[in-house]
Amino acid sequence: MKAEILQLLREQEGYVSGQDICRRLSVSRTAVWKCIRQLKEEGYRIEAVQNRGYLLVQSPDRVTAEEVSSLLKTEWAGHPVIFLEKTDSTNNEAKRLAEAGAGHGTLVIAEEQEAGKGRRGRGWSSPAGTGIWMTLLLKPDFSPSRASMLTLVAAMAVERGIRAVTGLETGIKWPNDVVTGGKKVCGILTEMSAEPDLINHVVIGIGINANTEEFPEEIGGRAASLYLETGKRVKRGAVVARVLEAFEAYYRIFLETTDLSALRAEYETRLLNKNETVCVLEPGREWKGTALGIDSLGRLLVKPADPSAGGVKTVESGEVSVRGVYGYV
Ligand code: BTX
Repeated sequence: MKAEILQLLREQEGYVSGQDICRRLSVSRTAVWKCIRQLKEEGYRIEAVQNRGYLLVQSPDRVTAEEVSSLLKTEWAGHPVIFLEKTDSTNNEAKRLAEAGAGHGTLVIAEEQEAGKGRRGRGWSSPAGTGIWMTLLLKPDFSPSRASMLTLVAAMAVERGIRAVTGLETGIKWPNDVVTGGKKVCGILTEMSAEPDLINHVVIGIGINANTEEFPEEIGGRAASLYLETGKRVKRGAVVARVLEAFEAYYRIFLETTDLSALRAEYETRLLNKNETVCVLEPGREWKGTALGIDSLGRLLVKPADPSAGGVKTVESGEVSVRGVYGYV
């Protein structure tokens, strides 16, 4: 109910009367009053004026279920929101919940991850209070071979969500890093549980450095935050909401063909590697070429620099890393 009250207060300009809230939510005045008191304790500044009602003056920068739910305008993404102060990894938690029956669209979000995961066993620095550490659970009915493309869909959603809230233009380093000023502001880790021809569930883990002021030394040179880039603090809940809305919109388009044919052109407008020289790191082999774009399955198209290597190659995201020749992008 706290989320619904917050939503009502946000939707309306000016004061909302207690009576109005009671009527719209079919609850008692005492119940409303209790919720308002709890919200105040959680850091919301709500003015109460006799005969006029309640006015939301300020919200704290929190990513609680109430805060995120009250900002969301989605049909299924983020319904419900499961908030944890601390967990090992929101991907792990989402997988546990999926096994226990949680449904498509469940969002797990934590203030802090004690064992945040990057790809291929790498770690993801996830301190409390500054970042967005969240995982969206999907239970799709398409073939498991299509799931890796969801990472690219998620990268597009993050780019759009960040732009909507902060105005910051970010780019995508194929397949899934969202980058600003040559540094990573977001990483995405998609994991799947599947049978040979059936997906049990997919979890899409998204880590966004939002209000981070400084990074551990070992990643500092390569990591950016929205705050460090714009000089302004963001309300993380707003970023979460806009990213999920964008994900839902892009996912709908993805489902029409279960590939990226309709999203490819837009993805490429954000693709920082496009027309750049990249170094493809395959297990046991390294080669250079020019990245031309992606194909409709989300694979990177690379024209080898060595003319004897033949024509354009398709590079799959699972097997290789791509590095810029002069730096990380
Ligand atoms: P990745 O393997 O592409 O990137 C991991 C690498 O990025 C690390 O080895 C380190 O060099 C660097 N790094 C670590 N922490 C950060 C950070 N906060 N900002 C920038 N660079 C960093 C990318 O993997 C996938 C990351 C997904 C994270 C989300 S958070 C929610 C969900 N839960 C979970 O455990 N992981 C995902």
